[in-house]
Amino acid sequence: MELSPFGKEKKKALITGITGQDGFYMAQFLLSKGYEVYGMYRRTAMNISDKIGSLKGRIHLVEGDLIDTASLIKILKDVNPDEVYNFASQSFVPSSWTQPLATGEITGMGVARMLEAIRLINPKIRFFQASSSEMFGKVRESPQTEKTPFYPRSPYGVAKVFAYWATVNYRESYGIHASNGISFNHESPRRGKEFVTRKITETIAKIKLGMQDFLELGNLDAKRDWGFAGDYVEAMWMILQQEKPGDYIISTGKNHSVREFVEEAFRVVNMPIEWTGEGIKEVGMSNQKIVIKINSQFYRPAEVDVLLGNPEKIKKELGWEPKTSFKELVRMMVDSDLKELSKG
Ligand code: GDR
Repeated sequence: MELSPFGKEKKKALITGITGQDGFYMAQFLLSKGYEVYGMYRRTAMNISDKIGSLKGRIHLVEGDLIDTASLIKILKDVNPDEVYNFASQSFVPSSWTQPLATGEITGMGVARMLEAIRLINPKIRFFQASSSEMFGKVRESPQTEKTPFYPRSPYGVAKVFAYWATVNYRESYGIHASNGISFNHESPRRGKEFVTRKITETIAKIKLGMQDFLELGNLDAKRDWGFAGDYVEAMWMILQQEKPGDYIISTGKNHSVREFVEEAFRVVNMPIEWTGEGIKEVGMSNQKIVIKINSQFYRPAEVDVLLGNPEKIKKELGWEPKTSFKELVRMMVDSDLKELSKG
């Protein structure tokens, strides 16, 4: 048995979705805590080596898929982890309208498969489900708390509600230490480029470097409670360290519109924005040039207009608070994209 630097037996954690943003930050965090980390990836995932970056050689990669229960059973048997963090998901909301059933299979049913595998192999394994603020959708109250009823607005949100209740149900039915972290949007330089924050920061870096002329967006007035992914993984870990499992909102308690994110990101590169026109004809100008246009292709069939999480419970019970402000987050992402693209 391997020992941690502190001489204790190393705890083992399995992270599904290791090639995604949260998989990366969680692996880094757990390594710093002396864990032995196993990352599950799908055989068809692209550029695994690029995506795990500096984790290469520091974690174990295991092949598995949330749609294949047999693969989950095998991994749990082989690895016998103390903790499982479930980040694997079809996580891009717009794709859930073009692939609603696949989204249900992976994002919803996949969680039931993992819980069932835990029940069969070792019900002492602690389980963290990456639940989402998208479950609140057309919000019933503001800010949202652990008691706010769900009203999902996309096939993705619907699948996440199933996964949330499967997690609660396995806890109540079998006494499994299974918890939900209901994370609001969390971003970083490792955020996928299809999500609005990274799309904005990468395109602005390109505009600044003369590689692109303008940025095309959909609904500028949607509001999100944006935090830093690096802060959020610590909250997720803290949830699994408690004696009793539970469900927690992970958020900053402040929200901003997509428009404000754009304005702040352009401010970082000294290109203040002025808006003219309305609706689909609205444009953002900087130094008399059009740098932002609206493209209806980026509107959604049903929108989640405003999300705002109340993180009081996690603050009170676990002492967790986000460390990174909205402005710091925007700057971190723009600076990182500028640096990356300047390398050529
Ligand atoms: P979201 O994240 O759907 O909230 O889910 P996303 O960044 O995709 O959208 C946020 C808001 O921005 C508006 N928007 C655009 N979005 C994208 N992607 N591209 C655009 O061009 C654009 N223009 C405006 C959207 O309409 C939306 O209102 C994220 C995901 O990570 C989920 O997996 C996770 O569960 C939740 O956050 C919490």
